[in-house]
Amino acid sequence: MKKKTIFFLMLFFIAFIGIGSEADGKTYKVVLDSTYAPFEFQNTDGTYSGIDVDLLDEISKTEGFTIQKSFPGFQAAVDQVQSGQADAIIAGMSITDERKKSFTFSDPYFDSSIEFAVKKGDNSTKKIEDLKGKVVGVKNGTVSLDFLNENKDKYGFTIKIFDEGAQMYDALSIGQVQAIMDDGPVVDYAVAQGKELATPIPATPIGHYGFAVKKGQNEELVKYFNEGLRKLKANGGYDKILNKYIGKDAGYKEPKQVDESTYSGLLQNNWQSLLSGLGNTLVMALLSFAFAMVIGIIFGLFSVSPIKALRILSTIYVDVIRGVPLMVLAVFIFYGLPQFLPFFKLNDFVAGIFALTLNASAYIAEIVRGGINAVPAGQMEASRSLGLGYLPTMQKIILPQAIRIMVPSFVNQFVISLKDTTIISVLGVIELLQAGKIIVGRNLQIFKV
Ligand code: ASN
Repeated sequence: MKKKTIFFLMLFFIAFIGIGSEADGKTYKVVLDSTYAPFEFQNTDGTYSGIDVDLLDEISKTEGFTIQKSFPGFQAAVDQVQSGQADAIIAGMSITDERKKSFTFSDPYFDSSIEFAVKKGDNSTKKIEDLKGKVVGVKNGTVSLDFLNENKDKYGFTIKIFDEGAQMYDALSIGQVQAIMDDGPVVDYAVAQGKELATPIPATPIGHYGFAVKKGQNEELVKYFNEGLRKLKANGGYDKILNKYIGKDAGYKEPKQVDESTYSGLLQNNWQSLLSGLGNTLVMALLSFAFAMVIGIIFGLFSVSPIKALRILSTIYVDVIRGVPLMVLAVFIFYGLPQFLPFFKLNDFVAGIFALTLNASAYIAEIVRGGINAVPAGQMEASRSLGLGYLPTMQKIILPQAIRIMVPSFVNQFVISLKDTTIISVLGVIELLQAGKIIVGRNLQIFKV
């Protein structure tokens, strides 16, 4: 009966991986930046708006394909396309010669620039030379970062790199960095929305934005995009989208029903996002823990088995998995493995569960080993000398005592697994931490969130 249960759980686990790796037919997965207004940003009701979002929606409608959008942040989006986790990227992404080596870009859809911003009221920076000795924040993987790297020695500033725009703007607002560099339209939009920023240094033009796919893959999507863009430009739809966010009389204001600077306002506006983040956190923790129990118990029993090969196998498993930091394991499974084993393409959520499962299983194996070893050896010897076999002794004498010893450690491990789900936010899964970060990206209420 127990064997059967384990067998079915394993089957379920394998099926679960299968679901994650299934190609979804004519639906394309498109990745975007996370907090990057006016190109993509989350509204207070949890929906996303922005120029990229609207363009994509309109074009997919006219060209008749379906899209599944996800908003992992710029560098994560680039990585997802390059590792085959996503089919295309639209993220206010500049078309550069360097990027053309690994991406196929659409026709340009927007002209952009890069620009420094400082905190409003900071009068110490008027020109780029004034950045000497200061720290400038920038987002990883961006054209702004390239610009800063080329100029840091000349102007004597240091660079602090952020994964996400929201963190970078937070850092500026609390004075961790004295300036930031981001795309001109993004900074200007933030100023127009009333953020406490100033732009004393003139912007530098950087050319055009494009929609992109990994070179040699999903190339048809670029054609669809170009065709849709052409139609949108011809029928005025393109201008309408731009005007909605950045036109002279655009004044697109995020629908802000409630003041988010109080706890009640914050909860009222965000309880759905937070609840859905909490849901993801709990599902990841519970599922991964259930799978980890199965695998961990198997390896734990191996580690006390009389068969040497099983003991060695268990030692290797535990040492290898325990030796790899969970974040590295998660990134490796999600981004690394598909490059090596193309069929092993898990979605972020499943990859997260997989990483959590492996990690927790190694610790559970050790808990099981410790629990069994804590039962005095005399018990086994007495039982065997009374003529009971190894397995019945384990089942009837050793395990009932060992399990009692293990229970507190299992509870402990579950608490650890629950908290470790935060690490999975690096894959772009919107669990509780990521949900909070997105809210902060909008309202800057870091302490309260
Ligand atoms: N504009 C940036 C770049 O092209 C991308 C971004 O920040 N979303 O490098």
